[in-house]
Amino acid sequence: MPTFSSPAMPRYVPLPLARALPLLAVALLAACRPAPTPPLGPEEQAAREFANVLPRDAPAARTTRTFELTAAPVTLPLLDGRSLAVWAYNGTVPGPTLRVRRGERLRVEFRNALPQPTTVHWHGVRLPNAMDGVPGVTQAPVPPGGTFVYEFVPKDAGTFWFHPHVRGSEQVERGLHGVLVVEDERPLPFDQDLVWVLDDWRLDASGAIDPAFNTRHDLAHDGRWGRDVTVNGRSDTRLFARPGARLRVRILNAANGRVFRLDLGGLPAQLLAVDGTYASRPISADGFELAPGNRVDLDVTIPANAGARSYAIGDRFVPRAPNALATVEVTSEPARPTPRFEVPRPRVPRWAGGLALPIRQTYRLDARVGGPFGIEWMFNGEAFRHEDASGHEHPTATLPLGAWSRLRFVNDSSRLHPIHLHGMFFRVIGRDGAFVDEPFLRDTALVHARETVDLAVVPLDEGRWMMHCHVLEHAEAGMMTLLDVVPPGQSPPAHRH
Ligand SMILES: [Cu+2]
Repeated sequence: MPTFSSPAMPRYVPLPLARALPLLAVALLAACRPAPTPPLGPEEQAAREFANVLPRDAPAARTTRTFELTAAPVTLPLLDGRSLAVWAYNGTVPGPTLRVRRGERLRVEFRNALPQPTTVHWHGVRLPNAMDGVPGVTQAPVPPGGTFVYEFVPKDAGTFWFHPHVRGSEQVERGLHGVLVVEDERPLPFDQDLVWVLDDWRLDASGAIDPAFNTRHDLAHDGRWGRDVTVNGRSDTRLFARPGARLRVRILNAANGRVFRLDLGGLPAQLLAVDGTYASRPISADGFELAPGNRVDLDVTIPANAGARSYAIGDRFVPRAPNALATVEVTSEPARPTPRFEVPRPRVPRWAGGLALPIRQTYRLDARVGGPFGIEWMFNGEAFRHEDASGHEHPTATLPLGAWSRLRFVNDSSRLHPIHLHGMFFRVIGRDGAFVDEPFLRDTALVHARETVDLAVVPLDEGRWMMHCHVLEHAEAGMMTLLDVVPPGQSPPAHRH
C-alpha cells in the first residue's frame, strides 16, 4: 500500500486530489486499526501527572558565562582564624559560589592542581550525561596537572553544588565544594540572597585535618563526623538584617556524613525550595532534616517589630548534642516595608496511589566485613568497585525515559543512608509503607536506620546515571550503583569492557 503521508509527494498530483489523499489515508488507517485507544494504565496516569512539572529541554542559551575553576592545596585562615591546610577551589573554602541565570550557558574551565586525579560533579543539575563528572562512567578522571571543560545549559533554576566524584570522602572533606546558583530568569526581589554552607571538620592532635580517611569506625557508623561545625568555614557566622527585611537563605549540607536538623530559634522562615526546586506550598523550615547533599532555600521575613534582637540558628539532629550554626542579628535601623511578591509554586505530583503500583527495583542496604577498608557497604549484596569503574560495573536498574518508576530502599542496617540520584528529581512517596506527602521534589532522601523508603521518579534525561549513598565513606566503601535511563522499549547500551 502506498504511503500518502510521505513528504515526497509527487508534484504532478492535481491539487484537489492532493487534498483528498491525506483524508483517504486517514480513513484507510482508521478502517484497519482497532478504533478506541485503551484507557491509560495507572502508571501512565502517574507519568502524566508529571507532565510540565519540570522542563524537558534546556532553554535556548543567549549568552555563555565562563568561569575558571582550579582545585589546589592551600593554607587558609579557617575555623575562626586558625590556619588550616586544605584543598580548595579557587583558593577558598567553601569554594566560589558560581551564579548563572536560567537561559545562560555555563562554561567551567577546570584545572586540577591536586596531587590526585579528580572530577567535578554538578550535584542536582539536570545536564547532558557526559558533563556529570563521574569517573570511568561519564569521563576519565582529570589527572594531576590536567584540565577539563564542563559546559552545559542548566534546565532548572535553583540551588545546586559541585564537588569531586573521585575519592569523595577525602577530597570533599579536605574542602573541595562550592555552590552553583542558577537564578530564575527574573530573580525574586528579596532584600538579600545569600548562601550558607554547613560543614563539619575532624582535626587531629596537631590541629590539621585528620588524614585518616575511611576508618573502620567511620564505616561502621554514619561516616566521618567532625566536632567543629561551621557555616561558610566559620563557627561565628552572623547575618545582619533590618526589621522588615525579606531574605533568601540558600543552605547546603556539604558534610561527609553529618545530618543537620534545623532549629530556627523563632525566626519566621518557610521552605521556599528543597534540593533546588520550589515547593508547591509553604511549609515550616523548622525541624527539616538536611542530610549530606541536601539544600534548602529559606524565605525569611524579619518581623517589623523585632527590635535590635538576634535569632540563634542551630542544629538539633542529635538532641543531646545540639550545635550552634549562625546568628541572625536584627539591626537597629528603622523598619522598612517587607517586599511583597509571589513566589513560584509549581505543581508537584502527589502520586496518591503510588504505593499500590509495582516496584521497578528494590534495593536492600547493608554492610559486610571485607573490601579495601575492612567494611563494605552494598546495594543488594554488591559493593561498587571504584578501582575498576571503567565500564565493568553494570547498571542495576533500567528506568524508561519519561515513564513513572517506583524504587524501594530497605535499610537492613542501623545506619543513615542519604540516597542521591544523579540526573533526576524524585518524590518520596512512602516511609515504612505509609504514604508521604512532601510538597517538593528531591535529589537526595535520607533513609533512617531500619527504615523502608519508597520514591517515585519520572526521569527526563537519558544516560547512565549514578545512584549512591551521600555518606561519602559509605559511597567510597561500595554503596554506589548505576541506573540507565533509556527511551521506553529500548534496551540500555551494552556496557563497555
Ligand atoms: Cu550510607
